[in-house]
Amino acid sequence: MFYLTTAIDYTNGSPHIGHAYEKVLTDVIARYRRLRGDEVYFLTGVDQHGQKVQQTAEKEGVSPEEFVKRVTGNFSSLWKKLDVNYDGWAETTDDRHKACVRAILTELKNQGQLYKKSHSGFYSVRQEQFLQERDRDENGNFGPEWGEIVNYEEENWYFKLSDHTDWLKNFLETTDGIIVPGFRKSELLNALEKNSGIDLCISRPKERLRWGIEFPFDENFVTYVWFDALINYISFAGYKAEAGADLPDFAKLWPADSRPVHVIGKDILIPAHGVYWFCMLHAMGFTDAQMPKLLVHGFWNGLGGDKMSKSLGNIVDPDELSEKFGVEAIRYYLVRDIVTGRDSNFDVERLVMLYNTELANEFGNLCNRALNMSQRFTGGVLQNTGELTEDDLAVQKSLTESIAAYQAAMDEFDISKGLEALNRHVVHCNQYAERTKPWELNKNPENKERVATILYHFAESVAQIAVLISPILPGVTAKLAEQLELPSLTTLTLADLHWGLLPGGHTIGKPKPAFPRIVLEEAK
Ligand code: ME8
Repeated sequence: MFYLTTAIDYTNGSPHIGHAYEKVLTDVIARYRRLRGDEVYFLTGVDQHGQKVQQTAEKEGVSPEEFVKRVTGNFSSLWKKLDVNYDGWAETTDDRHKACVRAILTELKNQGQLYKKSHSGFYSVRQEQFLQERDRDENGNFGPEWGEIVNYEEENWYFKLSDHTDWLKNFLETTDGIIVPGFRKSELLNALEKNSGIDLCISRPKERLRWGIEFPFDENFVTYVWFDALINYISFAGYKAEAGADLPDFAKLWPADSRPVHVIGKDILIPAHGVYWFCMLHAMGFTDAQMPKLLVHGFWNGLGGDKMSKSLGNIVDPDELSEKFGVEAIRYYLVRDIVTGRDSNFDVERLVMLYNTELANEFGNLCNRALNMSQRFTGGVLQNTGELTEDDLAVQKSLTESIAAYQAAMDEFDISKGLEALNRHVVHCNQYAERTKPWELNKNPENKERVATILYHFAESVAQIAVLISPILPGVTAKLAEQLELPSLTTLTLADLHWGLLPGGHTIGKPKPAFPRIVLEEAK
């Protein structure tokens, strides 16, 4: 069982391309793992509580309930449009989640992990937390990233985070591959040095924040939004669920010896996932072998290469883009033009260029060659009985090598490299077409068997690439399966891929362009 989650998005604004990237990336990984033959459970959802949501709802003059309902709908309908095919959907206002958060709070309190104390200090409204001395910049100020800062004196509930940081440091130092890419682990370990001895404030007084999960043993407080949100990974996996709650079986999804994978952005590793979440799980009794793996992706910068922000007006809207360019082009670009873990600049011209060259020209051309020429030269009937030349054997070798390179890259979550491996085979096939020229050979009826053999190599390559590209472009796989008259292509696993997938004598269907070219000016 492979249990995979994304961060849950704040419902205080519209989804942007960064949200879309994370969901598409995770969807690609989930689909790939299914292709490998794993059983997969993919959870995503929305983070609906907190001061920011309360404030935005107030500004719009609606209740937070009404506001989050509307914004949540914008996220879920976008995922549907982008073919993000999740198994579980997390909403933190769900009663089942609230019950789980409360049960955890009660248990931690009973274990002596929580205490109440008064604290006075600077509070960042934007980040919804008290600031510490370590949060000052080199000039001794709190930088603009904290937004509006107010001075509060408040009594709150605290979680004894400091009881767990020695364990965490040792766990991180001794566990390979727990954070991907590895350089993020060094950043986290550095940050931990600064964090020691600090406990986590996990409540907010109701007099200033109503929009949250009420404490089970102290009705004057709601739960800090991060403490609430992180728990979604276990509450929606069935942790402490009541009988009949219609949630997965937790022991099956998150058994004692398994590491789920949390896909998150680089801005929420420190401290939320890298410190709070590991320590929370440790306090709840999760073992080292059960600690989740964190796959930390980079950021898409907005048009022009600057960080996306409302004030710069460079926010990229995925809904608008998919209307203009189609879902296939967006999904392809989002995982093709970025190295997982690194940042990239969103660039519409590159989106169009990569789609047109790699899909419309190269792969589209190969599909057209396989289907169109087969119709014209052999009536669509495939035949693989001809003698093989060195060129043919080189095509078969190229496919085997591409699949191995694809699998190695995809196993490391490196989707861009996986696609490059597939593209290498497509280019090889197109060069093979240019060399063997079946359209010339076909002019002489004596070459009938030779032509059929070459066309078989095209068709077989298209069929196998259609399967391999399915995690990224599931819609294309379905279309090609239909054109090849082989519906089972959409349900194959990697283990089924061997030369000869298309049986000799099989008749393939008529071609329909799978990748219509994008003309940038028209799209603009
Ligand atoms: O952080 N490029 O929600 P969020 C790539 N609710 N990814 C980006 C991005 C960008 N430009 N901007 C944001 C939250 N992201 C919390 C999470 S999880 C228990 C709670 C990513 O809506 C960001 O890194 O601000 C995060 O992983 C996700 O989008 C949601 O961000």
